[in-house]
Amino acid sequence: MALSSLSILVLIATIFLPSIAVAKEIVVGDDHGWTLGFDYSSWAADKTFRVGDVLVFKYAVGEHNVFKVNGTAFQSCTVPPPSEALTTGSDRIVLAIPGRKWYICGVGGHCNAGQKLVITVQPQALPPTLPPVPAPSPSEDGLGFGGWVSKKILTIFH
Ligand SMILES: [Cu+2]
Repeated sequence: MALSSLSILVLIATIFLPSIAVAKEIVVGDDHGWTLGFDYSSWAADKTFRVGDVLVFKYAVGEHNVFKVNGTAFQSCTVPPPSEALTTGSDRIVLAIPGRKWYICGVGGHCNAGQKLVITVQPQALPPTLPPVPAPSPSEDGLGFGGWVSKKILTIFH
């Protein structure tokens, strides 16, 4: 038996998985990474963050770091103790709980200079349950729009 049930499963998964909302990896600042002189509020404005997604902060080690803070510390740029810093230069944070999340850089005056990110994490998306988009319904005479137009033209020039 060449086609094992495993290959059938893989086939089914290949067909159906892309349509299910999967957790994604989001590089903060995209190609800019985690840096100074970048507007993270504009960057985050058009993005959706969901439970299960992973935030990745990319920067040169030693130049920046990442602290997860609360809203108050975010506003005032109050840097927590150094022991709480993420410093790998490629820090991955799994978004586990819905709600507002705040991140700042604790190096020098970077937070005050704008190196801070606030996002709102949405609950995990449910698999899509919407029915497929119905085909356009034909007009009452069954000719469809094109048929209707040619019929009208015929009527005009008749
Ligand atoms: Cu920094």
